[in-house]
This record gives sequence, structure tokens and C-alpha cells, in this order.
Amino acid sequence: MREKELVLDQYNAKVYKNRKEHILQIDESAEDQAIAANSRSIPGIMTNRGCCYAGCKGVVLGPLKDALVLTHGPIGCGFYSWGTRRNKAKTESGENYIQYCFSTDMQEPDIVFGGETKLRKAIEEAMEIFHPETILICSTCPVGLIGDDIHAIASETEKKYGITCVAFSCEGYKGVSQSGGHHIANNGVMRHIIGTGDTPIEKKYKVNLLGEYNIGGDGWETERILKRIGYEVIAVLTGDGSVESLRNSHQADLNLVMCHRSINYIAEMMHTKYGIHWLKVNFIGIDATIQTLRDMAAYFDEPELTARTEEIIADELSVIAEARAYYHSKLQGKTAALYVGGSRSHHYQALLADFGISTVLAGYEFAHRDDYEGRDMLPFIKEDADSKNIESITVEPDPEKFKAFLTKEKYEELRARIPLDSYKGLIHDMKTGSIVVDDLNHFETEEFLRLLKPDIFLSGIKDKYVLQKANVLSRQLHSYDYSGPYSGFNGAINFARDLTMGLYTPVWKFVIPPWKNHSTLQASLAEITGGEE
Ligand code: CFM
Ligand code: HCA
Repeated sequence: MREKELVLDQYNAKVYKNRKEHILQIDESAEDQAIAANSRSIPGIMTNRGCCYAGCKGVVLGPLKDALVLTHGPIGCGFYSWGTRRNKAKTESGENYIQYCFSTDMQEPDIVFGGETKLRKAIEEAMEIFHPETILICSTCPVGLIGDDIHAIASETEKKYGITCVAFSCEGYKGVSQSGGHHIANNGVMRHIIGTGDTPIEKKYKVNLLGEYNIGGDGWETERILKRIGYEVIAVLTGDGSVESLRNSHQADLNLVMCHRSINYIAEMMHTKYGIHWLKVNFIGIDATIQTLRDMAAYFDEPELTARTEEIIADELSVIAEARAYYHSKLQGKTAALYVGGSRSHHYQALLADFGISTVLAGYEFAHRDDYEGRDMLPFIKEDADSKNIESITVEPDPEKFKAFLTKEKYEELRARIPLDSYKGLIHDMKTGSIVVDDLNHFETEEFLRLLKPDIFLSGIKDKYVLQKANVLSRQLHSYDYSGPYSGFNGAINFARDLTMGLYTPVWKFVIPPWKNHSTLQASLAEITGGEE
């Protein structure tokens, strides 16, 4: 029996029926490799997913450093999304609010009598102390339940203080995971921020970097390489990003999409509204970075840029050559499992492959079918009540700001050889026999660990202890623990170093838990029986 069946067979009939659609054992010869995704987790099963508020406030809006992001809700939501994601931001110019946690700290009386007064007061206080030019209000679950009109308060705030204030109804319960929150954030940013600036940017090779959140400094490392080649990075969405830069981002010649899941809505809408094409890029991995840089050069198709691209690639490779060979010799032949939110389980396979590590299992917490199967299958996704609950907005070409960047012929020619306005998904790059899992739960994690015996399991805080206790090297692929950057050429070496340190210092294997030596449970029968001990 294959590993997939060995795990599924342990479920009762009802759970089996559900979970079998979410697990796929790759068969490259099969025509159609489908997987169920973006649907509700089974109640009672230990899922790693987060909520809609986490996706909107924590992921997409949180990194915008010049925006004061105000959580309207009880303090827990703001507190637990405070500084945990390691989205770094520089403070040297302009405002940087990301080290703060702003919340209305709702209490029971606010839930009973309404929280609008408290929200207005919080805004007043924020204006007095910080004088922000932008306030973004994010709702938590109770706000949606009691019906506070945060959108009315946002427009009132704009008029009263002459600032930008946008409200996001991203109550945690909306949708089935963080993913709904990404969409809500994309809609608000597109409607109220992107394209509102009019400072002309007279530079060549203008790009935006979308879906790069600067975890552990990844965005900085990517930007360093792009700048060396001669690209002008107008805006990063949203790592170390700013509302100010987003306002003028409609002037880019190309959008680079790192995390497809969290930002594809903006990429698509900017394409329709401003004519900007998007390119699926991957700066995680040495070969992947080289491929991406060459794809970008192909898009602009200018001999000077192409030559400079090759020059920088050669130079960056020469710097890391020795370390690369060393770590390759240490890591070659190992196997890895990856389980993260919605993009990294794909991106990191390229980086692992650079060092001879093969992927035996990859999973996404909340990706959609197009992230697994590629965008060509988008027309076949059936909407359900949960997905319909998240607004989908449509935009029209902007009469003044729309620019056609490529001729029709050039576009067709490019689309045949680079991932322009398209994404092939995770399954496309996986080998026969390997496992793909949607919304992997803790039971399945332990079972696949037992069956596949990966040397390395890359995932997050919720399961890392399960993995460590099983003596398997675990690195957090969300936060990079305290390390990074992992992007580009230098990042690849940082990653390989961290894996090598972990594999060759297997401390967890040397730790004998106390219960293996003697019983840690002590009890007395005296009280139960009422007799002698
Ligand atoms: Fe995109 Fe991300 Fe990810 Fe994501 Fe996330 Fe993240 Fe992630 Mo944690 S935006 S989908 S919602 S690449 S926070 S920076 S690490 S789950 S794989
Ligand atoms: C989130 C944020 C998270 C959680 C990380 C983890 C992150 O999902 O709300 O579970 O280890 O990257 O910080 O994905």
C-alpha cells in the first residue's frame, strides 16, 4: 500500500472521505492531478491554519511601516500578531510604526453597547500622539458580530483629520483560513492606495516586488541584487513597504510576484487597470534566482540589461562558490518535508535541490487549487458559500494611467517562454511518489514522519515540537527562527549553513526525556480507596 493510503486508512469513513481529496501522491504520468483546497477544516482536527484577521492585518497590511494599523477588538488579537512574523523594516527615513501594537482593547461593555465610541477615541489618541498620515483599521470577530460600522468611521476620520483612513472588515471567522484576509487586504489597498500618487518616476526598468514580506530580510537581499543589475524597485508589497511608495506603484513596467497566494489579486487588478504585466518569480534558490533574473531580462529585452544580468550572476556565483560546494557535500542525498502557508513549500524546493536535497512531502495550509495545479485550472474552481463570502472586486482600465507595455506579438512570444501573467503551481515541479497535502494536520504529520522518515522537516511553531521530539531536524520556514535572509545567492548559503548546523549537531537525539528513564507519574490510591497507601 502506498503511504497516502496507509495514513488515510486509519480514519473513520467520514473523515476518510474528506481527507482523501486533500492528499495526493504524485504520479507524473497522470494527466490530471487534482487536489481539494480552500475548504473548511474538519472540526476537532488539529489544523495549523490561522484566521482572516491574521491574513489581512498580520500578513499583508502589517508590514506597511508608515501606516498605523489599528486593531479594533479585544487585546488578544493585536497582541498575538505583534512582532511575531519577523517582517523587518528600516527606520532611517519616515515613520515606522511596526514595532508598536495598536488596539482598541474592547471589553465586555463595548461588546454589549457597541465599540464605535472606543474606536473614535483610539483614533483621536493615535492622532494626538503619532500624527500618522495613514490609519488602517482592522476588525476582529466581535466587531462583525455586533456590527460596528468601521467604514463610516474611516471616512469620518479622513474628513476630520485630512489623512488616509481605510477600514478592513477582516473578522477572523470570515472564510476558512488566512487566505480570505489576504483578499480583503488586496481589495482595500487597490481601491484606496495604489495609483493615488502623481510623482513621476523617470527611471528605466521600473519594477514592483509583490508578495515579498521581508521575513528575516529576504526582501532586502533581493532588492540588493536587483539594484546591482540596474532595476528601479518602486514598491515592495509589503515587506519594509510604505503607503507612500504604493501610491506611485502604478508607474512600474513590470510586477514581480513572489507569493502568488497572498497577492495575485493585486497583480491581476494592476494588469487590468494599468496594463502592468506580472512575472512569477522565485528568489529562493540559486538556480531559481538565476532563472528569474534571466526571465526579467527577457521581458525588457535590452542588450545592455541582459549583459549586466549575466555579469552580476557570474559575480554573485563566484562569491559563494566555495561555500556552496562545501554545503552541497554536507547536504547531498538528504530528504525534506515542507509544510507552510501558501507559497514557500513550492519556493523552497528549488533551494533544497540546489544542495542535493529532495522533497518527499510538501503541503500548504491554505493555498487554493491554482497554487497547487496552476492558474490554467482557475475556470474550473467551484465557488462555495465560504469563498463567496469574500468580496471579489473588478476594475476597469484607467483612462489616463493605463499603459500597454508590450505589443501583442511580443507578449505572445514571451508567454511561450517565461511565466508572464501565469503560474504553473507546486504539483508541476514535484516528482512521482512524493506527497502533497492540503491543510496537513498533526495526526498526519506524525504518520508521514513515521512512513517517509525525512531528514529535515521545515514548518512552523505549531508543529516544530512534535518534530523535534521525533528527533527530526526542524527549522521554522515562516520566521526562519532567528536567522535569514534566505533569499538570493547569499541567502542560499545562510540556509544551507543553518541546515548543516542542525543536521550535524543533532542535540535532540542526545536528550533522553525523563519518562524514558523512570515513571514521572506518581499517585496514591489512599484517597480513592479511603484505605492505607
Ligand atoms: Fe505567502 Fe508569506 Fe506564504 Fe503567506 Fe503566511 Fe508568511 Fe507563510 Mo507564515 S504571505 S503564503 S500567509 S509566503 S505568514 S511570509 S510564512 S504562512 S508560506
Ligand atoms: C500566521 C502567521 C504565520 C504563523 C507562523 C507559524 C507566520 O499564519 O498568521 O505558524 O509558525 O509566518 O508568522 O504564518
